[in-house]
Amino acid sequence: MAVISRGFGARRRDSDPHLPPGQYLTEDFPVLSAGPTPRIDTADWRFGIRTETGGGASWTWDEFLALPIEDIHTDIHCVTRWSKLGTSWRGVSLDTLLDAVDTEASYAMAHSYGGYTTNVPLDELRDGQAWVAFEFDGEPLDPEHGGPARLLVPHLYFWKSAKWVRGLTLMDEDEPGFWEQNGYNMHGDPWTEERYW
Ligand SMILES: Nc1nc2c(c(=O)[nH]1)N[C@H]1C(S)=C(S)[C@@H](COP(=O)(O)O)O[C@H]1N2
Ligand SMILES: [Mo]
Repeated sequence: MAVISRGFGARRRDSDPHLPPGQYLTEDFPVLSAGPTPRIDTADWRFGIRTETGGGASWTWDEFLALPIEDIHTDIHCVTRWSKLGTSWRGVSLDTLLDAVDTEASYAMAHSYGGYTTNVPLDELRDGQAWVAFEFDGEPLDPEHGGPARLLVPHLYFWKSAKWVRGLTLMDEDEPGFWEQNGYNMHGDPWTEERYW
C-alpha cells in the first residue's frame, strides 16, 4: 500500500496526457473576470442569436430550460496556464440553439451582459463542442463563474467561454473580441498553444 500511494504522490502531474503543453493542474476553480460581476435576474435574462442577414432567434429563461439539456464532463484550460480536469456542467448544446436560425456565416461573436465579447469560428461551436451552461457540479452556476448562464467551449482556451452570455452575432468575416483586440489569439487552441497573436 505504502509503495502504491507513494507512486501516486510522485506521479508527475504535469505529464498527465489530458494536460495541454505549458499548462498545470489546479483543483481550485479560479475566478477570472475583466470587470465587476453583473447580476442578471433570470426573469430579465434573454439569449439571442442574430444572423448575418438580420434574422435571428431569442429565448427567455423558461424557453431556454425547455430545450434539450445535456450533461457535460470536460477539461478546461485557461491561457494563464491553469487547467482543471473532469469538470461537470449542464447546458444546452449550441447545435440545438443554432438549429433555430438560417445562416451561412463562418464566425460568431459572443456578447455578454457587462460588455465582454469574444470571437469564435462557427464550426468550433457545432458538433457537440459548445454549450450555454447554467449548472456547474450539480449547482446553479455561481454569478462569479458566469451565472445565470455562460458559454462553454472547453476545447478552446477558457477566455472563449463568455460568462453571463446574452447572445451570439453571426458574421461572414472574423472580428476580434475583447481579449483578441488586446493580443489574444483569434482561435485559441490549447493543444497548439494558440495563446497570442
Ligand atoms: N463576460 C466575461 N466572460 C469571461 C471573462 C470575462 O472577463 N468576462 N473572462 C474569460 C477568461 S480570461 C477566463 S479564463 C474564464 C474564466 O472563467 P471563471 O472565472 O469561471 O474561471 O472566463 C472567460 N469569460
Ligand atoms: Mo483566461
